[in-house]
Amino acid sequence: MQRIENYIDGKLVAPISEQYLDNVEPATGKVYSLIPDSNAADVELAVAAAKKAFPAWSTCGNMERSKVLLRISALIEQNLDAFALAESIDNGKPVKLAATVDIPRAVDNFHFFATAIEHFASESHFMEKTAVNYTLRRPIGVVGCISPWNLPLYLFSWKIAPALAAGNCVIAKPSEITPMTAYLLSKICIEAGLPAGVLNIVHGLGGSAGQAIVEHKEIKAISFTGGTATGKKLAATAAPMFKKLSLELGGKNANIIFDDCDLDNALKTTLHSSFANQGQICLCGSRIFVQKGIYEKFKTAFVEKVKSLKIGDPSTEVNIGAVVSKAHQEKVLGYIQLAKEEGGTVLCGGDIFHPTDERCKDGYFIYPTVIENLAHDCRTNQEEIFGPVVSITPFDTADEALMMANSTEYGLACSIWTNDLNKAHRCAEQMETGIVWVNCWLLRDLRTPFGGVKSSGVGREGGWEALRFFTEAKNVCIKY
Ligand code: TXE
Repeated sequence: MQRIENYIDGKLVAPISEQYLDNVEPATGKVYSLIPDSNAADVELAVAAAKKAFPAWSTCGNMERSKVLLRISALIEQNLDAFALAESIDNGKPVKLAATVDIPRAVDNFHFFATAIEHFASESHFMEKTAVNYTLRRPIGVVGCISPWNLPLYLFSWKIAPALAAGNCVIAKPSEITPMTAYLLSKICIEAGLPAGVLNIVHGLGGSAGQAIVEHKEIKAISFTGGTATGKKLAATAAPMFKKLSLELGGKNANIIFDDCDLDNALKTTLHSSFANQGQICLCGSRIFVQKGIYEKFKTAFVEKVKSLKIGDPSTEVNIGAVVSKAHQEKVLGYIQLAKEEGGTVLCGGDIFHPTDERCKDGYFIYPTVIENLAHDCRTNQEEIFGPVVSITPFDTADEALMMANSTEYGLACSIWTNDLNKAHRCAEQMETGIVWVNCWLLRDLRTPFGGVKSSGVGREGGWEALRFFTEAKNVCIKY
């Protein structure tokens, strides 16, 4: 059976404990590889390697760093099909989605930050006849990047690329549920000539390997994407150590669909924003609010479209693959049960999908599910389900829609559908979220700030925000 190894000091190495965890293919329910069960001792080795590499990496110049990161980007692109297949097997997502979204985005992340660093500049502040101040931005040192299982290489590279471009050395941990493409990335880094110790990838469980990264006193900043409960725990550990923290956490995003929208477009995109990646994207819209004038028409057409989605073996041409794990499947089914207890009517789906083919008969599938008749403040409409489950609710006025949309503890993203520009502006301003899409969803320009408010996180990623996070600003004041 294939063994994944840690990537420490430029080499692929076994965990010190020589203990491994099972890695399961969600579409089959079978163990197909082994993951290092790393602990604090492995993190210690990684930190020592990173500290040794830091002086040269942080001072070799933006151009030099940029060249290596561009090589990494190009090599991922050359191996796109192999990466996409690996991501699909590891996560359960349709291979087509991995080949058109996840892996191209990882290619772009390295390319984007490799070039961004060459244009990164800081401010200067001139005091009339007195002094000039300039802001000196330097890399922080050794930083930690911890990422989740839903968009494995996509989110892993979204953190690592800016951290490296800015001149830091990195200790990174992918999710133990989806470690494979991070392992493939370590091989690419060796091939690309990334100097030893600049990037160290330590695999293992959150409570041991992840916690050891957060607790390590030499790791000065942590960039984390994952669940809100884990984010809280991380912040509690890191805050007394005064670490820099960027937290991208959960979401319970709303789609607000007004009578005057382009209905076909709204339907098509809402289908995508509800069920892409089996609904396991922090940006997925899980609460659909539709204005009364088009509610019945929208609902009927939407449910029809959902029923026509093809579900099954993610290595074939399907719209919906497997959810990531047995435990996650049970969690999502638990929420469907809760929705029924809360008075919801299941319009379609609502159950396990049992594939008939031999390969996937023990995989973790759930029919895409639409639920109606739920109060906006019930648990199903307040808690993050993170699966192929959405609720649909009618509204009268923009104020009512905004009240319901803003009623959760989360504040990551939302989609507003209207052809009235004034209404779009007003709603965009009043939404308590870090991201607002109008007449679209998941349209991403990597220069824009990305992140949430309320329990959806702290800080912003993307563009200059990421490069600022991964550098320390020092003001230098020079008197005339
Ligand atoms: O994520 P975790 P889980 C949500 C979603 C999901 C729930 C739990 O609702 O059902 O979170 O998912 C590492 N110190 N999202 O349990 O635990 C862990 O190893 C340091 C939303 O899989 O947050 C992994 O690498 N690290 C989300 C990463 O944190 C720790 C995406 C994320 O795992 C740690 C995923 C610790 N103490 C889940 N404990 C999004 N916003 O995109 C865990 N980890």
